[in-house]
Parts: sequence; structure tokens; C-alpha cells
Amino acid sequence: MPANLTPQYFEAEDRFKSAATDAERVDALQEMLRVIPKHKGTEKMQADLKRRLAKLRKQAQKKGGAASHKPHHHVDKEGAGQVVLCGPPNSGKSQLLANLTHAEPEVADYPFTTRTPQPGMMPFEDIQIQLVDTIPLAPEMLEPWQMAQIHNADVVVLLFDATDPDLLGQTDFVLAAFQKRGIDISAAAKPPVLVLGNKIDRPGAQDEFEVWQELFRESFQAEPFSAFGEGDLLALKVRLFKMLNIVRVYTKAPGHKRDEDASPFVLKKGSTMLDLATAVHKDMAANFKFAKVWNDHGLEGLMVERTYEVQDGDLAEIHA
Ligand SMILES: Nc1nc2c(ncn2[C@@H]2O[C@H](COP(=O)(O)OP(=O)(O)O)[C@@H](O)[C@H]2O)c(=O)[nH]1
Ligand SMILES: [Mg+2]
Repeated sequence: MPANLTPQYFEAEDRFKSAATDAERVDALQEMLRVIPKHKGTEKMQADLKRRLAKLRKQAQKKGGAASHKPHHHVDKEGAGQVVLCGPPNSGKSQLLANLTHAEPEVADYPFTTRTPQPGMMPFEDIQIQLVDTIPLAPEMLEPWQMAQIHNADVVVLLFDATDPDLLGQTDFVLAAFQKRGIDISAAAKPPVLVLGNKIDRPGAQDEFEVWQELFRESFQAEPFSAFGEGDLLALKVRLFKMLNIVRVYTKAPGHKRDEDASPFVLKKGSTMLDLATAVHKDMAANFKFAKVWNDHGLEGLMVERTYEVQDGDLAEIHA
């Protein structure tokens, strides 16, 4: 009997294949199970889906068990880097997470909808970047671990609703909280902080943004933004990748062709060929002789030493 699988099913299956975390895999499997046509022809597939789901859940429980000494709001870093989205209530943190990842946070036009940090994976070209939606920065509920979470991020996005009637009060509060924790609000700081004046698509938002930026220009540089703007979202992705300060390096074995589907190694900018060899395998680092590099900047199999600084997009062939 034919299975007659629907487009919804294939969509969920695609989501499963491209999932970067177990949580996303569980989510996609549940969806596949929900939308699969329920008849005799799919019984085996249904059973298989249930088996895979049970296995993943068990795995997740084990991981949770091992990590149970960690506070529940701690989010383990995954993917090429962690970007923490923070800001006052209602500034659009959850909306931004929803628009950039497959995560489905609760988005609502009232404050304090988000009670625990929620991660999601954002695809960027051939890598995945982790975004974390957080609980709001507000006098009613600032917890010490909130600032620790921001401090521990690789990149911070600080969102404000440019149309909020209490924008100035909120900004004062956030500035004080950052200062108290010793976190500079600048793209050059560690971690780098990007400030967005969100909801710029709303009527009058542009004027309010300009007044706000004028008032606080000594404290930070903000950029107008809309979580619903396709162009803004695209530009933000590129921006976050740059702020992460990472490079993607591809590898191939001597005498072999490059595997076009292989994921890159993600390394900090400034890493050397030896760092790459270490990431591939410790024996490769120990026995390193030389490497050859190809890239779009004119290197065509150039022979380099261990001290060569790898560039984003390099294809390397390590001889060990
Ligand atoms: N017009 C407009 N509305 C937005 C934008 N970003 C978020 N919102 C809306 O603002 C409300 C609060 O957003 P939410 O993400 O839940 O805020 P959070 O409390 O920071 O997580 C929701 O109704 C969103 O749809 C934006 O760029 N433009
Ligand atoms: Mg929220």
C-alpha cells in the first residue's frame, strides 16, 4: 500500500534532517508523527518514528541528568557560537528568535511571556549559530544570573522597542544593570554588544528612534531595526557571523577531491594551521609536516607551515 505522504510530512522531515539540536529533532519527529497519514501502509513508519522519538527522549533525559547540578536557566553552547538576545519586556526578543530559527517561543503583546531562556539554532550559510531568547531586563525581576548569562555570551544583541512609551526609563535601567556587571555596551567590547532600536516599521518609530539615539549617543550606538523586515533579518545574520569573529575552514585528504557536503571546521579568527590540525585529530597535530591551501584570494595549493593563519573559506590539505 502506498504511504501517500503529504507535503507537511516532507517539510517536517526536512526540518528533522537539518536539525542541529536534540530538542529540534524531537520537535520535528513529533510533527512527522502528527501529520503522517494514519493507515495500514504507514504503520511500520509510524512505529519507526515512535522508536526514534523514544530513543531521543531517553538521550535527552540522560544529558539532563548529568547536567542537573547546573542551574535550570543555564544554556549549553552549541553550534558555531552563542548569541544572547536581551532587552526590556516586549522589545521583540522572542519574535526575533522565532523569525531567525525553527524555535517556537511564545510571542505576545504583553510583558513577561518568556520565563526561562530558550535557545534556537539559526542557519547561516553552511553553519548553525545558537540564539538564546532570555527573560526580560526589568526592575521587577532582574536576577543575578541574567547578567552572568549575557557576560558569558559570544555576542550580545540588546533590543529596545523604539516605540515604547517608557523607552527612556528602560534604557536607564539597562545601562545601570550593564554598568554594575562591568559589561561595556559596544561592538568592540568583550562580548561585543549590538544595540537595536526595534519595531522601526511602526508609524512614528523613526522619529522616536532618532530622539532616543541623540539622548544616549554618549553611551551607545544603536541601529534601527525591524524583526519583520526581510532585509534587516538578512543583514543581521551576516552581522552576527562577523561579530562572532570565527572562520570556516574546509579540509580534504591528500590525493582526494574535496567533499562538497562536508561541514567546515569552525575556529576563532587568528587560529593557525596547527590549531586546525589539532581540531581534526591530535595525532595530526603531533605529526604535522606541512599543509597546502586553496582559497578565493588566490592561493592554489600553496604550501604553508604550522604558523599560517587560516582564513574564512580556506580549503586545507594537511600532510602528517
Ligand atoms: N511592528 C513590529 N512588532 C514587533 C516587532 N518585533 C516584535 N514585535 C511585536 O511586539 C510584541 C512583543 O514581542 P515579543 O517578541 O513577545 O517580545 P519579548 O517580550 O521581548 O519577547 C509582539 O506582538 C511582537 O509581534 C517589530 O519589529 N515590529
Ligand atoms: Mg519573550
